Amino acid sequence: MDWTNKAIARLLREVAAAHLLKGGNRFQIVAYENAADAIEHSTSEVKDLWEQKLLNVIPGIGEKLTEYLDELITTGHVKHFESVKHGFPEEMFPLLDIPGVGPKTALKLVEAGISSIIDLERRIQQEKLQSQGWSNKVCAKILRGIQTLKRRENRMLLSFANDIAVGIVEYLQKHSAVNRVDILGSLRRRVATVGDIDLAVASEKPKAVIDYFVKTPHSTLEEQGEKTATIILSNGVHIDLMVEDPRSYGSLLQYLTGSKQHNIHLRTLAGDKGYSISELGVKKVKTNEVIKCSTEDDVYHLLKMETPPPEMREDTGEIGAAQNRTLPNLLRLSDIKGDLHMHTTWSDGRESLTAMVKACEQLGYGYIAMTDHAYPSLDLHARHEEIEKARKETKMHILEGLEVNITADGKLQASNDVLKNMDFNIAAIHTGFDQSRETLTKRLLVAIHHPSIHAIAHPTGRLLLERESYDVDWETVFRACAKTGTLLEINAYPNRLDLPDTLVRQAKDLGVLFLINTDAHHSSHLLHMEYGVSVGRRGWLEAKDVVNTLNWAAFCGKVKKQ
Ligand code: DGT
Ligand code: CA
Ligand code: CA
Repeated sequence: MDWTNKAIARLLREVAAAHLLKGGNRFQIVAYENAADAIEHSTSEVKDLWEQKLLNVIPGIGEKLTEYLDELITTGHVKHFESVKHGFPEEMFPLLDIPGVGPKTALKLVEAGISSIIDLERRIQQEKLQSQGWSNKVCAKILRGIQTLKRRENRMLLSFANDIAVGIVEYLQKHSAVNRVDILGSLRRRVATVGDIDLAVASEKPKAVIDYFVKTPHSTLEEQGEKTATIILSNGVHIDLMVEDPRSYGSLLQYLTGSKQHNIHLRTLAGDKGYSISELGVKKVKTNEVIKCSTEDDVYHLLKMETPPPEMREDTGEIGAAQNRTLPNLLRLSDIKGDLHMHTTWSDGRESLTAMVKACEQLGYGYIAMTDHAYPSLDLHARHEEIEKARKETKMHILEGLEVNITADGKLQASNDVLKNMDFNIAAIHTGFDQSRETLTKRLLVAIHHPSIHAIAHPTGRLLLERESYDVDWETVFRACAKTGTLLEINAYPNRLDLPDTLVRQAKDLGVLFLINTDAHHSSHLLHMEYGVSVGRRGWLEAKDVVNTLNWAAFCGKVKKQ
């Protein structure tokens, strides 16, 4: 068994479930669940931390759990866990993945002969479980849970979800009973991939709004209540809508923005202050008085904290920062003054250099870099002539540059002389993704230490929903970037969003400076910049961390000297 973080988290949840069924100590059960959450969300592998004797850096991993994890990694099992789980059928544990199915239901289902989630779904659809005495209501709830689970595994790109949501928002805004519409959930937090789209409407007439929403063109109805509904678009995308009175709308905004982890932490904190918070308002527990919050700020003010930007709400320290009033002043799209990674018809771009320059001018940029691939076929001389001509016709500074491949044997695919003649070069890995961590790290270091390489493009090589990142020793890479002044790119292309947000935060802590670029192959791609900025915001970046927020002179001062 390969003890990945996911596998360890799963095991801890199983132990928590078994404890619960045995009527175990509540605090102990919560401790296991919290540890499972922390491990699942940890950006470092538990196995690596274990090797370095650093398990205690994960919140919620105390002395006892450290001992158990030690036993698990060295022997492959934990005697204590096995004794806790003893007597419970193995088949019940996977059923716990279904939202809404707890340990007691899972056990009862297995006792009713269910062997897997697929089996469960089939037996409900064929009404077999119902004929065994399970109520229709419970069966419907389980089916919905299974749907949610499938949806969770079936995610879409942020930009795709955003385009769809904007269309539905426009449709909703046409109705007279709609005061205001908001996009919430993971889409508001700008997570790289989105499960389903969550919308909220402020209105005094929820019924009219719901009736209108379920008639959204090209959709079928999944579920309808008084103030809520779910529809499925013909492309399979699920849309949840909640309607609330304007006087309590702030509470709904706060709740439905999430993340779940953020909300759970906030609720614990509210409890300590004698409040109970829900999507309907903040209740004083002693008197049962409900304080209605019309804005999200009202909710956070009651809890004596600033409002964290949605992108930060992942329970990774933002709540403490909001309490201490030390939230960073996150970077904004309007801070961006240039785009330093784009392609033209001189390599694999779809538009001419002149067209790309014009489009960048329209965005109001002060400087850009033309970074066509350093293909052997690229006519550098002719491209240079065209760049010189374009420079005469614009006030924008145009950097002449290349995107250079770092080959599988760790060389740069352009000569030192060629690179030296350019103003700005970015290097990237495009082949040999499955090499060892050591080899891949070395390849990146070759580029980072090269005097004519100014930035590393799409550093992890991941393609969202398609290809995982390759295996690299990031700490070594980040330290080398900080030392040499090599910039790390946040690539804004919607299926990259690379460097990923969690690594952005680590890199920033090690003193790395960033660039946010679109990697545009067409002028329309230049507009993806907003998604790159979202990644930066999720990585807690301020404008000063990103060099293409600087004016031209300051930018030049931050770029590595050849
Ligand atoms: P997604 O759709 O998988 O990309 O992620 P979200 O964050 O949009 O999650 P979703 O659609 O299941 O729920 C929307 C929001 O509702 C979520 O961000 C926070 C809130 N929420 C959902 N489930 C829970 C829960 O069990 N507890 C709390 N406190 N909040 C929840
Ligand atoms: Ca969602
Ligand atoms: Ca949802």
